[in-house]
Amino acid sequence: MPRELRSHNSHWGAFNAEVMDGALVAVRPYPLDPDPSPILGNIRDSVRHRTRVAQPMVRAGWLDRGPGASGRRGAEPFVPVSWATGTALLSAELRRVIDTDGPEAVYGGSYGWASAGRFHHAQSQLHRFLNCLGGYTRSVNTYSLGASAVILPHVLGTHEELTYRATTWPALVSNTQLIVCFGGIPLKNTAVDSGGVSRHHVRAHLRDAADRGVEFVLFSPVRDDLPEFLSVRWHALVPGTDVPVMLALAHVLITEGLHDRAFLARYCVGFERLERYVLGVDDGQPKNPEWAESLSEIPAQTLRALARRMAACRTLVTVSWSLQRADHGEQAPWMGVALAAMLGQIGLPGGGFGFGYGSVQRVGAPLYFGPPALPQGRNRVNRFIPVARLSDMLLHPGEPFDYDGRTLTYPHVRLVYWCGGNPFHHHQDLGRLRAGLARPETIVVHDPFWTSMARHADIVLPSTMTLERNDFGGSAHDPCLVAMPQAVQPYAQSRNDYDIFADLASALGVGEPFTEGRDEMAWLRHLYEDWRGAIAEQGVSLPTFEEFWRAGYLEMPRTGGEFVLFDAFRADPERAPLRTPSGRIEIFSATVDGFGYDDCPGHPVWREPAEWLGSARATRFPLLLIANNPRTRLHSQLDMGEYSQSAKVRGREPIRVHPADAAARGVADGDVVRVYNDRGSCLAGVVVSPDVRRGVVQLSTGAWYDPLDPADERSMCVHGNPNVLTFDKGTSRLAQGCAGQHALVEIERWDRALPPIKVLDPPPIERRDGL
Ligand code: PGD
Repeated sequence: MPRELRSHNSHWGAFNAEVMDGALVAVRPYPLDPDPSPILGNIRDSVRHRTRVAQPMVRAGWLDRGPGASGRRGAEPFVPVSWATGTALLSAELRRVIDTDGPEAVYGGSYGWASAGRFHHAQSQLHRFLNCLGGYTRSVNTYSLGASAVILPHVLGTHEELTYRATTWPALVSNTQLIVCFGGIPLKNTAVDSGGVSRHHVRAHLRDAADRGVEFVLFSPVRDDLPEFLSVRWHALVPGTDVPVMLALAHVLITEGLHDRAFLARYCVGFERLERYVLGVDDGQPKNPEWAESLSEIPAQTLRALARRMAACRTLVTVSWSLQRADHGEQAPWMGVALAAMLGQIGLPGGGFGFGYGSVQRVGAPLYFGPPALPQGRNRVNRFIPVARLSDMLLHPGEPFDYDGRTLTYPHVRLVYWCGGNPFHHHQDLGRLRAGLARPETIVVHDPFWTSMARHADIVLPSTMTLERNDFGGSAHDPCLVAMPQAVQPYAQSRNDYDIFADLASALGVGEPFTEGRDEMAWLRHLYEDWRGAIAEQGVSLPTFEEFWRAGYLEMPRTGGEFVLFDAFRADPERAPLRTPSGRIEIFSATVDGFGYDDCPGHPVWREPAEWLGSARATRFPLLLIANNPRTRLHSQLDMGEYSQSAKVRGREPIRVHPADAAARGVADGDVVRVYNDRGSCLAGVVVSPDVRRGVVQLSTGAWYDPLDPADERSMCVHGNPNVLTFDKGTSRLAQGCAGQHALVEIERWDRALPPIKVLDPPPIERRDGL
C-alpha cells in the first residue's frame, strides 16, 4: 500500500500525517518550519491509545438514581450506552434544567484550548449549540492572562495590542541593546500558539540577537527561562519579588535623576503618586535597592548598576505572562509599564515595554489575515464569572464577589457542560475543585480521552481527534492556513462534536438554526468562501476552496509591515491618544483607585503574595513550587504520548530540585518524592539541577490527575499534577485571575512501594444490556 501524506495543523506545529493502510504511521513536520517542536512526537501513539473513550458513557449512579446523585463523582464505574440512549438522556436533561431554572443554570464557560482546527473548535461549537437553546452562564478572560486582561486596559487602554501589535522581532533585535526580562523568554512556550504554528521563528530571532551582541538580564528563579546560547546575566530572585526589584530600579532612576521627566509629563499621568510611594514619603519606607535586596536576595549594588545601564542605552523591559498568573498578578505588568515609561523609550523601536515575548509564539510576529471562524450566535444570558472563579461559583451560589469595580453574584448552576478543556489540568486546588464539582446536578463532558474531567462527569461523549475529521487551522499570527483533511477513521464510536451537537439540537427542536442545513464539508466550504470574499474586498485574491483543499497549505500575505508598539502614540499623543480616560499611560489610575480595593490600589505597589518564601507559612512548607507550563506537551494534552512519557521519572512527572535542597533532604536524581502541603500531595520524580534557585522546586502542569483513592477528594495524586498543591484565590478583587504559578510545599523521599499509574488506562466500565 502506498503511503499518503495529509496536511494537518496542531497548536504546537503544522505537519504532514503519513498514513498507510488507514493507520497513522508517522508525523512529519511542515517542511518550511525551521524549528519544529518535538511535541509533535506525542501524536502518533495517542490516536489509538487505550485512554480513548470508545462510546457514550454514563456514570452508574447518575443512570440509576438520576441527576443530583453526585456523591461519588470520579469514583464510580461508567456504563456504556448507545448514541441514541446518550442523546435521549442528555437532551431530556438539558430540557429539564432549562425549563426549570432557565438557561443561566447551564454553565457553558468550558475553558480550554481543544484543537487547532477552527471549524471543529470545541468551545465555539458548544457555545453555538447553547446559544440556540437561549444561552448559558459564561466565563470571561483566560487562565493565561487573567490579571493583565483587566489591569492593562486601565493603564494602557488596551490589552490586545500588547500581543497583536507588539514590536516585531526584527525591529526589536536590530535596535535593542539591553533586554531586561522579568520571567524570561522561555523557548519551550514559543513552540505553541492557539490555532497552529507553521514556522517556529523565535529561536532564530534570539540567535540573531546573540549575534548582534544584545545583552540579556534575566530575573527568574529558573535559569532556562532564557536559552543557553544567549549571553545572560541570571539573577535568581526570590519568586514573587519582581515588583520590589522594579521599584528599586525606579528608586535609583529617581534619586539619580535618570528618569525621563519630559516623557512622563507628556505621555503619562500620575507619576508623582508613584514617586511618593517609591521614595517612601507616606509610609516611611523608601523602595530602595537595600529594601529590594531584603526581599528578593538580589544585591543592592547589582540593582544600582543595572538601573544606570538601563538609563544609558536602548532598553526593553519585558514581563512574562507567568508573572501575572500569581497572587497580585496585576502589579508586575503595571510596574513594568511604569518602569519603561520612566526610561522614556515607549514607542521607540527596541525600547519600552514588552509583554509575553516567550509566552506563546505570536508575540512579536507580524499580522496576517486571521482564519475563518464558526459564528457562535448570541448569548441571551448576561451572567458570567471571571474564568478562574469556577470552584467559588459552584461552592457559593447566590453570594457576591468583586470584579473590576462591580459587585456581581454567583449564579445557581445546575448543569456544567465541558467541551475541549480540562479543569483538572488548569484549575487550582483540585481538592476544592472536586468539592465544587460534587454540587451540580449533572456534568457533561465531550473529550476524545478519559481525562480526569471526563472521569468526574455523569455523561461522557467521545469526540473525534482532530486527525479523524476535516477542518482548517491557522491564526492571524502565522503565515499559513492549513487544510486538515481527515487522515484516519474515527476511533471506535467517537463522533465529531459538531455531529453530536447537531443531533442534540435536532432532538431539542433547534436543529436548523444550529446546522443551517450544512454538513461538515459544506460548512468548511461556506466559511472559507465567505472569508475569501471579505479578503477580496481588501484587494487580495486567494485561491478557491477546492484549490486550497488540494494544495493543503495556503501561504498568506501579510496585512502589515513591522510594528513598533505605541509608535503612533509617541509620534503624536493628541492625534493618537491611548484609550484610557486621560488618553495617556495611567501610572496612577483614578478609576482603579476609585474602586477602593486594598489589594489593588491606584498605582503599582508591592503586596506580599499569599504564599512566598518570606511568608510565615514557609516555616512549615519551606520550598516555593513553580507550577509552570510544560516543555514536553501542550498543557495536559497527549500526556500519554511518547515525548511526554519520555521525560517522566519512574512514570512520574519530573520535579527539579536544587542540589543543596536535595542534599538536605537525602534526595537524589531519579528518586520519587512526595510533594505536599496542607491542601494536598502528589508524587514526582526528582531531577537534581542547579538551574533552579535554592529554595525553589519546579513541577510543570499537565500530568493527568491520578488520585490514589478516587473516593477521597484530597487524595494524593500518584502521577504529579501540581494543581493539587496550588491555592485557589483570585489575583485580587480587581481581576480575580488565576494565581496558579506559585505555592509553598515540602518534599520528602518516597520509600514505599510505588503505586501504579491508573489514569493511563480507562476507568472501570460496567456493561449492561439494552442500553
Ligand atoms: P488542555 O490540557 O489543553 O488544558 O488549560 P486547558 O483546559 O486548555 O485541555 C484541552 C482538552 O481538550 C484536552 O482534554 C483535550 O483532549 C481536549 N480536546 C482536544 N481536542 C478536542 C476536540 O476537538 N473536542 C473536544 N471535545 N475535546 C478536545 C490550559 C490552562 O491551564 C492555561 S491556557 C494556562 S496558561 C494555565 N497555566 C497554568 C499554570 O501556569 N500553572 C498552574 N498551576 N495552572 C495553570 N493552568 C492553566
